[in-house]
Amino acid sequence: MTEDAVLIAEIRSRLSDHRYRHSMCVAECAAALAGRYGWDPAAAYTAGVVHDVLKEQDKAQTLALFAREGAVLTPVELACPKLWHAMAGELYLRRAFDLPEEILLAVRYHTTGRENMTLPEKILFTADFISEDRDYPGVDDMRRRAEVSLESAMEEGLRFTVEELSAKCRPIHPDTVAAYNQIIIGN
Ligand code: DGI
Ligand code: FE
Ligand code: FE
Repeated sequence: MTEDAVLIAEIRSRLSDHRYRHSMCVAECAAALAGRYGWDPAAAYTAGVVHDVLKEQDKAQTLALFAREGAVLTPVELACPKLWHAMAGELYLRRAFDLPEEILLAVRYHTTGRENMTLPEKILFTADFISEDRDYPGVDDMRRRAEVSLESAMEEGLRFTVEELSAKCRPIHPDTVAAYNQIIIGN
């Protein structure tokens, strides 16, 4: 298992001050949620550190990574560059470091969510919305919801994402839709 110090040095070298700070805040928040909801806080912290590792990599390099890894993107994925850092992040981290599968998958699904999310996936997804650095209208409501249940916060987060994307005529990834539908149906 790769040590946090190595992973922190990795993101420090790849991310702007702003994004680095965001990642460290997500790490702290994920560890706190893990303590509350029953995942290993140390693993949650690590997941937060690395979740946006390729967020600032340029598009050409990210597409080259997909090609190298044999990852074939769907038309929707090709049309949504904001999703690439999560997909590519997983592939990159899997190759470069020794990290448990549950962390790699939490990174993979941190932007879209998906159907049947694991506890680690729910924790990272939620921490990314409510970390200390986040400051958007409604963030306090999201933080309160996360104290009630991860599902309550995720429902609001997914509802907000679907609303925003459709208002901007952006494609919605099937995993986002699946996560939204499952949480709305409530099972
Ligand atoms: O990387 P962060 O900024 O910390 O947060 P994130 O990984 O959740 O990325 C948020 C962005 O991803 C936001 O601009 C909305 C976008 N996004 C999330 N789900 C979808 C999506 N964009 C498209 N086109 N389709 C989706 O399903
Ligand atoms: Fe992200
Ligand atoms: Fe993030």
